[in-house]
Amino acid sequence: MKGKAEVILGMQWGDEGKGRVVDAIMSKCDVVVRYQGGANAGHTVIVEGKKYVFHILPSGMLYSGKTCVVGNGVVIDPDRLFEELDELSSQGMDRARLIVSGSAHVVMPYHKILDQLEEKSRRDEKRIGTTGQGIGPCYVDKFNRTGIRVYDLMHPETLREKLDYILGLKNQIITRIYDEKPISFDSVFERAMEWKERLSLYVGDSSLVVANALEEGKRVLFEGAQGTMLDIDHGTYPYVTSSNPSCGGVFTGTGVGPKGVDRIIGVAKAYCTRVGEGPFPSEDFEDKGNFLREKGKEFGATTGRPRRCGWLDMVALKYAIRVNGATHLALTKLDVLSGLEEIKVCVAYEQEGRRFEEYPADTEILNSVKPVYKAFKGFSEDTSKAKTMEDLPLAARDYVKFIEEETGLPVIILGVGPDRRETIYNE
Ligand code: 2SA
Ligand code: GDP
Ligand code: MG
Repeated sequence: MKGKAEVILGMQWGDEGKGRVVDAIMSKCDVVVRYQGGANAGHTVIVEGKKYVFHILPSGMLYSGKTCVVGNGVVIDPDRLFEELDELSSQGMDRARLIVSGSAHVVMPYHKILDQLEEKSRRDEKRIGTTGQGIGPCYVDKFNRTGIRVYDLMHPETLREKLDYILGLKNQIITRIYDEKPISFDSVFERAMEWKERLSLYVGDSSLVVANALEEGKRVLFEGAQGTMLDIDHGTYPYVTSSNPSCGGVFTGTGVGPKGVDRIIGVAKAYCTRVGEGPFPSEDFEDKGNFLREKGKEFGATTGRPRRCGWLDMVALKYAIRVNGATHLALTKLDVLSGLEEIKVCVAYEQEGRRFEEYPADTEILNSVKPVYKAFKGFSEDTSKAKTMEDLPLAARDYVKFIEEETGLPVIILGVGPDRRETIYNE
């Protein structure tokens, strides 16, 4: 294998700025691959003031001549995929080559309906706060072996049989449990045939495409969606998404082994946010949380929901580094901290006199821990014009240095504003 690969993934609860970090590195890569999640993701890239938000497509789509792959681990809502493609094409940005794995599962209309019905039926304290994009129900069908894959759309007669059986089951749930109207077979099948037409232009074997690229000496970038703390296995279960955003998902979600991976870049915000329900020990419910939300424009890139905000959680960050085997860090939104007199970092958790420096694997404990903070001097200067670490105010540099020392990893990319040009490369 002559080529090399790197992984970019979220260290927190998603929205760390993965899109902009992928964009920052993409010019040096040839292939970019999404490996999990679906239209629940919202990855923002801003180039000279113009904003692009990617949901299913990889964020590398803005570069011409690159190969963009949607791997088998992604769940695809074809309508949303086509919307994204049309949007890019209307802006003249459709110059990358796209391959969609035939083994990826399709988010069917009943998945979205069930996602919303299930969420509505959960009692308040049990609500997950999903994005309503049908993600959970689609992955459930995948693991239950009742899913529809992109390849199935290419074989109408087999699809007809499968859909007949599956829709029968779903309609029983929709009518008997939720007392809603059944979904008509014809409407779903016709929609699937429309999808087939357009998807057939892109369908391929993502595993083979990536393996060949590596064999040819190309550089491959794997782009994670959501974040480690939302991982179905390693996150704050059950308040998680239904896939593996963490590094293991790269290999199952693309059909490529770890041999070529030489860098695993964990993306973290200089503070923390979370959207949806679930434990968040360093959340700030007062004015500092509001300050971060307003200044950081912390609203969902897919749903527009306000994000919960708080301080950087070092316990969770170190845990995410361990789970992923991260080798480097990218730190975003440092500029948002400017204007705070004091910056806090959660360095441990405490519960009834017991101190936790390691993230408690039993997430039940997380619900009642209190954060232990270390305070740092704030800064007031505008950092958005900084091009090197030396251009940053001393307090900001000290903050980054602390993160590097505590984690033992170098911060190689630093976001000092949302735009592509507001990036410090520190390698
Ligand atoms: P789902 O829809 O089943 O994946 O929801 C389960 C949990 O996962 C969270 N989740 C996310 N958290 C942060 N960002 C996400 N993407 C969008 C964005 C979110 C948005 O980029 O802003 O627009 O609201 C994302 N996707 C899923 C979700 O909040 C649930 O806690
Ligand atoms: P992703 O899902 O990890 O790609 O992140 P999102 O796009 O959902 O959310 C990150 C938000 O922060 C977007 O609105 C970005 O434009 C913005 N952003 C990313 N990096 C920076 C940064 O360094 N500074 C500021 N101010 N905004 C940033
Ligand atoms: Mg996002």
